[in-house]
Amino acid sequence: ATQDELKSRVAVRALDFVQEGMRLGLGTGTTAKLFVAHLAERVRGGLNVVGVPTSEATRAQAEAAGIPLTTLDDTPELDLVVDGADEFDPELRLIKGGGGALLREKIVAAASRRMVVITDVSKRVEVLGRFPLPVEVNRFGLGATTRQVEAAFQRLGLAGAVSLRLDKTLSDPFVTDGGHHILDCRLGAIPEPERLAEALVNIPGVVEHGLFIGLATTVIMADASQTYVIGR
Ligand code: DER
Repeated sequence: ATQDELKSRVAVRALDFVQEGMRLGLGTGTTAKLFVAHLAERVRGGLNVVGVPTSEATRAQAEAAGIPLTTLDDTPELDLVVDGADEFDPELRLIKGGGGALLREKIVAAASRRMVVITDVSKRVEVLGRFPLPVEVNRFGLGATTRQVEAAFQRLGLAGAVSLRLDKTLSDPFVTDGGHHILDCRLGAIPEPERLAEALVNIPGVVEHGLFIGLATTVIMADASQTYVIGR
């Protein structure tokens, strides 16, 4: 099975969690993009839902596809968010942010009663950290904040090669929807993600990080032969 077939399979399976009248968070990334496309087909078929996009890219896709949109200001409580992940562990802790949308994704996930993650077996790990951890930082004082982040890794006994994410032209730093930069931190393994999450959010200049702990309620994962639903 190709990657696209796996992604499409989990995207369609996630529709089983969508009910009439739901207030939805719409995720970001290549897998979430397929979910939004399949959701739009159901909307065209008469399904009534409203969506809060987790990125400008998802907003543009959802608008063009005719999914009614709202904002967290107007709709502060969501029933369900469907989103991708770069990595997940047996306790459904995630690393997200590969697509650069982690700030709005985490805000939307925290506002949602349930978070269904659509992913595939290649992202399953026993210990988080194989995927470089994205850390979203304010552009002001970027160098100082980077030093603080590296010091936090050292204090926690973590290896930590930090690199500033560049945009597609590879000449300028990537800028998020929120106007911030992203540090990609190659840690290898994060045995105590809660401790690292706590350390990172206490660094002035760190806006958010890609550790999603206690947010995912369900992971839908596919391999070549079947689709698994993990969690409730
Ligand atoms: O950037 C993100 O958080 C994306 O959701 C990412 O985690 C998954 O993107 P993918 O579906 O393209 O692998």
